[in-house]
Amino acid sequence: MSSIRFIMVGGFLGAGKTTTLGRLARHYMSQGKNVGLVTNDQAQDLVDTHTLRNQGFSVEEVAGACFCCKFDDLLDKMSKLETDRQPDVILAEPVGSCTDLVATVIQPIKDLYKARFSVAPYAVLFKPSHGLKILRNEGGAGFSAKAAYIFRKQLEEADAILINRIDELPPEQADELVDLLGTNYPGTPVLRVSAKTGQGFDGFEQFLEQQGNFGKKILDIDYDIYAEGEAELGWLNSTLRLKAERPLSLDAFLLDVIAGLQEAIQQAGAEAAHLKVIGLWEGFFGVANLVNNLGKPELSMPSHATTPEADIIVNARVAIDPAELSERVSAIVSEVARRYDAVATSVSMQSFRPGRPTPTHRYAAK
Ligand SMILES: Nc1nc2c(ncn2[C@@H]2O[C@H](COP(=O)(O)OP(=O)(O)OP(=O)(O)O)[C@@H](O)[C@H]2O)c(=O)[nH]1
Ligand SMILES: [Mg+2]
Repeated sequence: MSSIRFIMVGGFLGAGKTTTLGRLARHYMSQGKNVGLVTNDQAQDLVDTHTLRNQGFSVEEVAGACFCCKFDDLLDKMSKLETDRQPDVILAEPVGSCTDLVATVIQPIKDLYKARFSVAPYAVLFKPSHGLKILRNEGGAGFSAKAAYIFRKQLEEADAILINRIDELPPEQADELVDLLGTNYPGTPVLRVSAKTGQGFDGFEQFLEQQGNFGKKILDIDYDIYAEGEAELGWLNSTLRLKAERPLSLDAFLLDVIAGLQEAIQQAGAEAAHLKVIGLWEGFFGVANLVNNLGKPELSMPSHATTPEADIIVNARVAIDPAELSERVSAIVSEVARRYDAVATSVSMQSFRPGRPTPTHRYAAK
């Protein structure tokens, strides 16, 4: 039996993991390979799972905690994909506030399941909007020193660092980043990519083909700082049903929700790590995002739908008290709905601070 290639791609919240995995899935499928994906979140109702399923991919999700703390669930979901799809490749997206994944996910798979899975080199996407400030040690990076600690640890365990969003990054900033990453993480290859346009993906895909001495950078990490950094983020997943008197533009509605949330978060003096909202109706789906306070709300997947009804899922990761986050999200969605002569009824809402990570396995040596 030939083994399944297991490719996990890390990176901070909003770095571009889901966009990257969608692009990789299309690449492997175009080569005639079967592909399965596994998404992951601290809560239920993941925008990412819907986003990837609606692109036609086979997706399983591990919800409720990160892969490292739900390692057996991850293996169950991979086994389900194995049975249902006989995949040649499994692509996995960890939670963007998670680190220490080499010791807690890659090493255990390599050790315990070596006959079933061949683990690809571990690449981590670099998010320029927050990362440049963090690497320059600038104050006002938007996050506390503890959240920046997680950001840096994610890069430290990478076999390769992918500077994402190269399509919009001024070349001098990209050069500065290559220098900063070279100084901070000597010996780690740095690639310039755009998950949006596909720029640099040939090199990335070749990198993923490599066999050998990868997935071995076990971190020296302080779990107290890691847990406190993660807990500074308010986490919210909520599902609503939207009903309007007249058909409305789903895409305009989604963008207005993101713009309203951006304003509310700025007013609260908080920092958004990633806001995402998906609208779903009868085979149509649209996604809008914001990955930092000063960014522009973006329609990453337009639905082009005009509809009087839709299911709306909001996922927000913001450095703010989760109770305040849920109040603000409810208020904004209701207010935007009113502007469209619509009513948004809450179906489910979870908001909390992520708990301390307690990995199922942790390999302290390679
Ligand atoms: N311009 C540009 N935008 C990108 C690129 N990659 C991703 N994005 C956008 O960045 C936003 C976040 O991308 P995602 O792929 O959802 O990021 P993620 O890392 O999966 O986010 P989380 O799952 O929340 O951690 C979306 O609006 C994407 O369209 C890129 O290369 N260039
Ligand atoms: Mg994602």
